[in-house]
Amino acid sequence: MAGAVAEAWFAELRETVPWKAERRRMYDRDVDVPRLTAHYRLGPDEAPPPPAVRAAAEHVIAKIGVAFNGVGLNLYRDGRDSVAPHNDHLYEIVEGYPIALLSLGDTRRMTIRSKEPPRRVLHLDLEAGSLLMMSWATQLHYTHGVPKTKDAVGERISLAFRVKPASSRGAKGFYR
Ligand SMILES: O=C(O)CCC(=O)C(=O)O
Repeated sequence: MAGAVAEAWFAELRETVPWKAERRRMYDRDVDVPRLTAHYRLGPDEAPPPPAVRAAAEHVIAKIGVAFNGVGLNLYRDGRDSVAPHNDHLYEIVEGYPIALLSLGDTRRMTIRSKEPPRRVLHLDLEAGSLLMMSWATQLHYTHGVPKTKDAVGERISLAFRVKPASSRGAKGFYR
């Protein structure tokens, strides 16, 4: 994807998406989710998402050939924002369909780890405009996360495209 397009989508999403600061219950206390988030359903019967979300969805759907019907957005404000190692909840994705992660803004490193021996760790620098596809089965065998960093990094937005079952409307993940 052209760098100028990735930059334009980043700028538009940064400004127009109603970013939410969430709190989640972890064990016996409420903690801040260390990033801002937003979610949209995609599809003809849904309220139209901001134009940049729709344009990004069209791009990803055409590229991968999967009719993604949901997208979760993450805004990492700086190196203190992160997502802890997790796998996507299997009740939130239809079996067999991949998940596609589109990155915009500053590069952040993703760590992918196997859950069982042999232990394998993969570090991926997710650059603006990059598209990372994870298979459904990946969620069974690997975790993925974006750790905090002390490097001077600016803002990053990721769009996680998923094929969601009809019943998962409103369901939320519990990872941080
Ligand atoms: O920001 C990313 O690239 C990862 C996001 C993620 O893991 C998720 O939304 O489940």
